[in-house]
Amino acid sequence: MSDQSTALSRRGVLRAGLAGAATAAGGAALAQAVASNAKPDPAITEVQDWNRYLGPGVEAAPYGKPSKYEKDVIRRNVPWLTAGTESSINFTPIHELEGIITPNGVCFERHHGGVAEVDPAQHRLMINGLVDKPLVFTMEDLKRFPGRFSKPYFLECAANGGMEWKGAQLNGVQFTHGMIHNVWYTGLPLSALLNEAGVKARGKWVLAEGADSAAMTRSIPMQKALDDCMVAWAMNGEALRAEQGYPLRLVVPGWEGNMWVKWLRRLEVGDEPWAQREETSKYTDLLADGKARRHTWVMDAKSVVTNPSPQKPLKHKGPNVLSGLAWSGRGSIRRVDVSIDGGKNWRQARIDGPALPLCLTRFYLDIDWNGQELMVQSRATDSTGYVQPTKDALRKVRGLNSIYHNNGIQTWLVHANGETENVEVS
Ligand SMILES: Nc1nc2c(c(=O)[nH]1)N[C@H]1C(S)=C(S)[C@@H](COP(=O)(O)O)O[C@H]1N2
Ligand SMILES: [Mo]
Repeated sequence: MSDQSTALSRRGVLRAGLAGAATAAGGAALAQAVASNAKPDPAITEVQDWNRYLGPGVEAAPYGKPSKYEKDVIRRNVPWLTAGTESSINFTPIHELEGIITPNGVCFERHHGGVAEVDPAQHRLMINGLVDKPLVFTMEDLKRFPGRFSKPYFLECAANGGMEWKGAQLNGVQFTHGMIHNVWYTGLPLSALLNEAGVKARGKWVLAEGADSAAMTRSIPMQKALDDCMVAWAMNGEALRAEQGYPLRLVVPGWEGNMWVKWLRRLEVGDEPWAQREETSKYTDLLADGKARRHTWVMDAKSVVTNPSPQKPLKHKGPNVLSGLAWSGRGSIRRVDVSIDGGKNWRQARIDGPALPLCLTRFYLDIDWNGQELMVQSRATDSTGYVQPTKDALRKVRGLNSIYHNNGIQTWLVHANGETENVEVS
């Protein structure tokens, strides 16, 4: 499944010798000019099968799939990462995607007890604890509840990039940054349901619980619950996929993926956090002095160049479009800068479309590549003015024990032949 992931690359690369790379156009063309005496191109002169024969009829694919030529656009896992596949993770092929919406079939999956196959007719959402009126909703109750709306949000696992804390390791942006997806959700504001139940004055926390075999639970502060959390049943226009929590999941915009409880069956209101497994031994960061950071919910601003990257080398000299993604859990992306010389010089990237808050943002940099080695980096700035740090700057503050919340600047080394490698500048 993941040949690239097992190829280790622990190279440190010096900054020297890259000045002036990829500046001259070099006269390379954008398309082939047609000469009158050129050899005939069979792609033009031969009648192809698809042009000659009838294709399959409309009954062939009641639910459509991507073209067979796109068979490499798939989620991949890293087998050595976890003991089994039920408590495991696979990664979004972000190097193969365009724009900002992640198609449902390739949204990365993270589950602690496998995919629950929940019958929606048997599914209930209970609200209990410090409320005036404990409530139970069926899926039908939720779908007729006033206040439904739709909105796109990114979900990033706090462990995205966790394997890269001590140094460059996985050769593929899918593996270094693919614990992320960006989906257009439909559902209800969590506040509407909590208000219906009536939160008591002492109710300052909400425990969200899943119906899967892991019965995953997380404490969420009431302020966030009432601010922008959603109870969602649809993604990108259709019902949630089983992998993403069908029939109901919690959406906790901008905050770490672990809190977005899937197969959501219960919300308990309490007066203090519960100290569940996922907020004590996991999803906390052990610092060098033995203390641990906890309640590190927000995903800080981050960006990465997805093309080129180890799975998508540069193939042509001359004009090339570098492309990537940026996001922030604290607001929208204000700007992205790209360096092709390992962080010495920066150019402002072109932002594609609206930079929505708490949502993936696509950027491009048009370059002329003359075949010199490049060290490609991107650096996001969000609407709060926060600037994405270098990996060294992060390690200075957080030490080497961390797994979670690695938002350091990624470096790709593009060799003269276009092959691209995961490295760090030193
Ligand atoms: N019930 C339940 N919810 C869960 C999980 C789980 O194992 N069980 N995994 C969490 C983690 S760690 C993450 S990162 C996200 C992943 O969401 P996804 O599978 O849609 O990518 O779901 C969260 N919600
Ligand atoms: Mo996660």
